[in-house]
Amino acid sequence: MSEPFVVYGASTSGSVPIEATLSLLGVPYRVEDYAPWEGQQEVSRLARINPLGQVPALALPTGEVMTESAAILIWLADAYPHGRLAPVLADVKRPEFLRWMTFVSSAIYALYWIADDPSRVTDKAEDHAAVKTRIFDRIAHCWARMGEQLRPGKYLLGDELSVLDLYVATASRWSPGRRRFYEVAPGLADAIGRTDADPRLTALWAERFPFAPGWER
Ligand SMILES: N[C@@H](CCC(=O)N[C@@H](CS)C(=O)NCC(=O)O)C(=O)O
Repeated sequence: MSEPFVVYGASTSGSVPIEATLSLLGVPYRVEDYAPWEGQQEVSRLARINPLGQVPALALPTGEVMTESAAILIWLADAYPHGRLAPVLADVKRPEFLRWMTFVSSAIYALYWIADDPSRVTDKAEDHAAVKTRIFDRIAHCWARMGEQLRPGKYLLGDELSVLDLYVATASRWSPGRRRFYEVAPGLADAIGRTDADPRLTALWAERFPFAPGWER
């Protein structure tokens, strides 16, 4: 492994938990920012990295490029076990870890493809606000189901911080926002608040997803 990791991402995006993971692991990396939501020029620029035109992506030191936030987070945690950022394969918590990592990715994160631009599914501009509202209700519903079924300790999977905490700490700040997340999944609030407040991540959050006034919405 000679070249450092390269994160293709954007502030406030799904690259932030990956940057947080690399930072906690103490692994050298650099970030190249792309903002595909800004238009075709950015999507085309990104296409050489991810033909789907999305961030995050991660170039590994081998040159291989990974996409898909959950896969990247799981792989990083597994590749650097000294960081203890995921239950190992033989751990009884491993199935639960995989379940919720995939749930955040597929049941929640995937919906932003529509929420960010409802014209992708309907040309009727007058319907766009309702589409967003329904999607945000669905996301709140998913957080609620997760909240009912997880039994956190200090962190979501017990007493050790995992990449699931970093993933949820980021995704729960997207619409409908953290305030609603706390309302629907109150049992997850302490673990995620602890993740927000981790002193090892203060600089990372400040730079990449600042807790600006009103951030909870
Ligand atoms: N399934 C992907 C979703 C990635 C995703 O939706 N990324 C957003 C930014 S947070 C994006 O690139 N949006 C632009 C688009 O989808 O056109 C993952 O988990 O990494």
